[in-house]
Amino acid sequence: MAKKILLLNGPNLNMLGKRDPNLYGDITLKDVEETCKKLAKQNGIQLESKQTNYEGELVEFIHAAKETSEAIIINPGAYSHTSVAIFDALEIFRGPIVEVHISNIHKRESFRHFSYVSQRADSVIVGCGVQGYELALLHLVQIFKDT
Ligand code: CA2
Repeated sequence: MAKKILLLNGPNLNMLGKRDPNLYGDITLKDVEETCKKLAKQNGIQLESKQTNYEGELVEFIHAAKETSEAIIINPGAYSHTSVAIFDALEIFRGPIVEVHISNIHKRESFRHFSYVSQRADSVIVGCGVQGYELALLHLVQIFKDT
């Protein structure tokens, strides 16, 4: 059975490629999801992608992943810096979690320097642009090969 990875994106990431290209680039979230799905398929992995602007919905997607997915790639957007609820939901999930930030959050405003999600994530990729999602996926592919 192919392993399954859930790719989760939080608030405002549906605007990728549509606004602020200097900060977040000009590639849309749909492009990112399609690229990651292709890359996953090439590596014998099934990738499911979801985006929501709502904190509670992110929590519910993470709960559901407990039954459906072996690993999570998550860009929680601004909730990274504020959400104990998302941290708690991720604590319940047993598999590897990779947190991705398109921008280098450490080079930005100080309120972005702390991430609740990083307190649970096994790996964190920041500042690599949207390529960070592919790097996260390849990292999980390697983890699956090694275990
Ligand atoms: O760098 C990242 O990936 C962030 O998670 C993006 C969040 C921000 O609040 C985090 O601090 C860092 C914001 C996502 C906003 O996405 C947009 C994309 C295009 C245009 C406007 C917003």
